[in-house]
Amino acid sequence: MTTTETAAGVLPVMADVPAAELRVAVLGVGMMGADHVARLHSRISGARVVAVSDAFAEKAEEVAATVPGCRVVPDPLDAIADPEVDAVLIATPGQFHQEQVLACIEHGKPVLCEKPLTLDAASSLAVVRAEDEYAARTGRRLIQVGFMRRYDPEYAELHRLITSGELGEPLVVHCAHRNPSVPPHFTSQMMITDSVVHEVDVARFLLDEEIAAVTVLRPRATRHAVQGESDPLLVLFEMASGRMVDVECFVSTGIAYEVRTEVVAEDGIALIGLDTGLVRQSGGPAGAVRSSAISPSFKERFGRAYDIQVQRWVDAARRGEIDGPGVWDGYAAAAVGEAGVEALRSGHRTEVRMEQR
Ligand code: ISE
Repeated sequence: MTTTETAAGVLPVMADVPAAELRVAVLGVGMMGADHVARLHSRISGARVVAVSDAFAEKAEEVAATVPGCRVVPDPLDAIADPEVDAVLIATPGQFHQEQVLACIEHGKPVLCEKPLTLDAASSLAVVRAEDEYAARTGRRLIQVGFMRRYDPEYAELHRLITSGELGEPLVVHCAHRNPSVPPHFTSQMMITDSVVHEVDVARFLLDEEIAAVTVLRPRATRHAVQGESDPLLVLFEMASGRMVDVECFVSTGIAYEVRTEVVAEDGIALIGLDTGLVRQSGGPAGAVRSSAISPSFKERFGRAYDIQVQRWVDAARRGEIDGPGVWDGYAAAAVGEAGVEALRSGHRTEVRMEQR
């Protein structure tokens, strides 16, 4: 580990990352964390999972046993401080992210942090400030935030098309975010903070500007909605320049996982997310049909995006860089999420309160 001397004393800068392989600790091995361990072990080059940590010891043991040489480190802060860990993937529940990300900065370790960066805008801003201070001292950024859609080949192509100017000026973006079902604890507020948060990042990524205000409407609820909750929701983002993005978020469709984005621009329209794959034709008593399968969940729909995201994070960490959304994007998502929750509660258009970059 390298250190620098500052007024605050001797502080660590980024760990000396070995040219050979990045030794990764995965914190939190629930659904997403376990998926990342499997991905790092079988599909990602240049990295090795050397430690896992989870509040459920049995789960940690079970996942560690899938990777030769992987240890269980019960306390996540010990895993972060471990000199044999070069980088950290955080997939713990959101309430632990702030402490863990700040500890990674303190130890100079690169991080891939699943969303949310932290639970609210004020704590995300504190992380922005801490990483800024680290960057001013070392010239390096450490934290990448897991907004994986930016790595999805379709979103990447749409982004290239918009930035090429071929479509002309984008005016309106229509988004649909549909889940087949959600667990019984999933509230309308979580539809904003857990689901629509991806459209927040997509809107900022595609249009390259901040969201200025949010309005949330509650259409008639499906009878399949979680008891007492509004589902679907219609969410409207007003971008800083006056462009608008609408999102239909419907998390109990009973069908499959669908994420669609359509950009309406001055000189053309572009649509992604049809998820068609193989199209099959068959006959039957009701007549001939043309059909194709739809991804059952986000793990399949965005599987490739997750792989590309983690590979690019590993490659960048080995170069001492990040390659994707960072702390500012995490902070913006938290600030828009707060405005969205307020708009849901009040039924009124709510302005996003954010610091200037
Ligand atoms: C989940 O947490 C995700 O991040 C998925 O991408 C999203 O589609 C889903 O609605 C969320 O619950």
